[in-house]
Amino acid sequence: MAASSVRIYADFVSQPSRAVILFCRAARIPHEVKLTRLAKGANRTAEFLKLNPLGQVPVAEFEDGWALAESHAIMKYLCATHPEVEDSWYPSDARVRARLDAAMDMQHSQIRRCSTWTFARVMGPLGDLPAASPEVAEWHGKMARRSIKQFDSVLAQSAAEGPGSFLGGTERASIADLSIACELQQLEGVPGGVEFMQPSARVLDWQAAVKEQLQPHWDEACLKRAAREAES
Ligand SMILES: N[C@@H](CCC(=O)N[C@@H](CS)C(=O)NCC(=O)O)C(=O)O
Repeated sequence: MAASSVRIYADFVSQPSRAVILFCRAARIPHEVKLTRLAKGANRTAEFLKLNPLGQVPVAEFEDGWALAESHAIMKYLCATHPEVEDSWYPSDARVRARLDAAMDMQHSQIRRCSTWTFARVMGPLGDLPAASPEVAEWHGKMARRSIKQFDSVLAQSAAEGPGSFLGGTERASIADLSIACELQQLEGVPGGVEFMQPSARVLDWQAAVKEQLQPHWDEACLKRAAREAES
């Protein structure tokens, strides 16, 4: 690994992995990606479990061997250790930052339910989980829809607090916007998933704005690569 670089263990099918990689690319943080295919059990080897005992991606490993798991912790650490990264990615204003921290906590507790639904519908049986019954899948779908409604109200609060259309009322997408946009992107891979977002024009407009700021990385570096790898 080159000096001052970071190695990201990731799988492009994983939304927090995509968020960290997109962040490194958009914020121009020197990095390399170590593909860790979940479907092949690469996250269960003794070597990988030393990096993250949970056996999950993403993990960031630094040149001295120190490793950190959890996408939000990784992005915050990279902001803290790369002063050249634009402040807008994780603003130093205490109240804006607190709003973004709250949004990232909410992503884990609420919006992550969208991925739980995709697991109940399609992704679980592709891995090592049994297929969910239609009733169970429907229940997770209701929770996912509810989380999008909650997110709509968070965006409304953001709009009332600042001049911009991103979380915390900012004018540039931050690591919180990126994390949640990647989570919602997961819905696009499951029939009926995009419909979950349709009741909220605010969520759809916000997601389009986040994607636009992240281009060309959003399409080129992640979506196309994820599609190629899914076929291989
Ligand atoms: N809260 C973690 C979530 C990490 C996570 O759930 N990773 C999944 C892929 S999206 C994983 O590695 N799953 C494999 C497993 O649990 O065995 C983060 O934000 O990084």
